[in-house]
Amino acid sequence: MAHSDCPVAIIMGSQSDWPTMKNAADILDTLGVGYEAKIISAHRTPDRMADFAKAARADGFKVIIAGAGGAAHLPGMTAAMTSLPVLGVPVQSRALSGQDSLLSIVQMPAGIPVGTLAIGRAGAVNAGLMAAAILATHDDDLATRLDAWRKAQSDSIALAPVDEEA
Ligand code: RP5
Repeated sequence: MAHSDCPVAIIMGSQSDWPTMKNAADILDTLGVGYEAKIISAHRTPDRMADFAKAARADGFKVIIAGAGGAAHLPGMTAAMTSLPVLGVPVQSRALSGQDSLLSIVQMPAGIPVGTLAIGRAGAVNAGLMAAAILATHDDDLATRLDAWRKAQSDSIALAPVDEEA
């Protein structure tokens, strides 16, 4: 059960997805956005997925970040059962380097959208940032924190490149 200070659900198909999906959790921690993280597999725990997705809005979630790898049906099937925004993170698979995950998540039929991010860490970080941006449309304090984070990122980028250690 979510509550008002925990607007984001981070769901993932397996424990093995957590090293990737933790990057979304970390950015939400940095921005002061509450979340719950859960293992929910479209294939291994379909009833858990349906129960979560159907109750997600009533439970108080505002945005769902869903990460999965391989035949990555979790984001799309979750989106089929809730009209909350679902952000999909393709986890980098061993067999096909996440190309399978990406295509499984991004190629949704018209009518059921999943906002699909990049494969792996970049996608998880950006899913966290995108979730914060969505919530910031109705939260000025969060918008200020998000803008400050982006400015700090810009300020951290050196103008001139340097030689790196081999
Ligand atoms: C997917 O299968 C999960 O999202 C994970 O990325 C992939 C492999 O799962 P494990 O076999 O590592 O549990 O459902």
